[in-house]
Amino acid sequence: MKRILVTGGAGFIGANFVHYLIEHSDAHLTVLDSLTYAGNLASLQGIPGPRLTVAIGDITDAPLVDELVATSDAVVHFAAESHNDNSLFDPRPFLDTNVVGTYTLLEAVRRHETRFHHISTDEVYGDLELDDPNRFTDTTPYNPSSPYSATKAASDMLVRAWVRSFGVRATISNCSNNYGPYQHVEKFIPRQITNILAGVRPKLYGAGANVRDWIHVEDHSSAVWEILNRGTVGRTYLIGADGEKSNREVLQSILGLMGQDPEAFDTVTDRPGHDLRYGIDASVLRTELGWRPAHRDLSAGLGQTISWYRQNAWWWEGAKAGTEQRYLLQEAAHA
Ligand code: NAD
Ligand code: TDX
Repeated sequence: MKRILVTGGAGFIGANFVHYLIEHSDAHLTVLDSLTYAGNLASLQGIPGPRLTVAIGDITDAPLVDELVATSDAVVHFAAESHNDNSLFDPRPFLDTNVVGTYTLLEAVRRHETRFHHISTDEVYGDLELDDPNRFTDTTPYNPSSPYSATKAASDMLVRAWVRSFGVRATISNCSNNYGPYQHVEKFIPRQITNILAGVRPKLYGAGANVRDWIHVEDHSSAVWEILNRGTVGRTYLIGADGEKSNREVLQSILGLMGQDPEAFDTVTDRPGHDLRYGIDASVLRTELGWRPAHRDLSAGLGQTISWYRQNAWWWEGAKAGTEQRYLLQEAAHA
């Protein structure tokens, strides 16, 4: 695979994937990104010019998508509206990008017979009880809770239909919660780190008992690269690194690592419809493709992430005030 089109490559996971492939492949990468509030070209700084082309445009723009797919050997599709809280406030962009955008890409890869990898989320499976001994597998029924996860579930279904009906050579991966550098300050971990750095108390939704299954973004990248190269077309792979922790535990680790009192946070109104627990069984990926996560210690990974936000305030400071303003507006709308 010499030429790879990365949609959403200026976002958190897409940009990390681009950095990963620069180091671990000799592919030429083309990023297609419309630079929404979540896209930031600064996340691609330092990448050697000859290895990267950036196309600023929308994945719903069929002629543009067709032109870029025509000159690519594979497409890795990260572009999405990705934040649950925003989807509760204004769902429409989620339908346009996540559903119509994925459809637009599928039609182009169908025409050009291009290998396609679709990036999705564990949220399509709904949530688990805290004491459920089972975790999500590729046979767990879809049961999405939020407008965001419903549109991701819809996009997964489109990919499956295009594989079966039109023979598109696609794989899907459903990954758990990512953390690491270049994550937007609206998301839980960077929001709390940057709040503490700015002297503001972190905000925990409800009692903080909700559990997320954390994976370092670099491990997500290595898994996707394995699937793209060695995965079976038509299959769905679940990606996770056995990182289940309650939000309260994660927040208290962050406070501890940043030298703060572990009780120095505010509890705020809970997210409507808030999923209780996600948990991924990634044994297929481990046994079939031999994949292993490199980051197995969440506390060490959080420490590195805190250092990154400390050292790269230039990257996130510009988005912080507007993000917190949006949270205030959302809280008022839900009150
Ligand atoms: P992000 O919000 O940080 O980045 C999304 C990127 O897509 C941005 O650069 C944005 O500008 C771009 N984009 C949005 N709409 C577009 C459009 N219409 N046309 C072109 N570009 C557009 O998201 P992320 O956290 O990096 O997530 C990337 C993918 O991974 C998403 O598909 C998401 O569902 C999935 N995912 C995320 C997580 C997580 O923990 N963040 C976990 C599992 C799966
Ligand atoms: O300020 C906060 N306080 C808080 O307690 C925020 C922003 C979040 N939370 C809670 C809500 C969740 O239980 O933290 C948890 C994580 O929240 P998010 O970072 O918003 O992630 P989540 O809703 O779990 O979804 C993420 O993982 C799956 C990504 O945003 C999705 O794109 C991905 O599909």
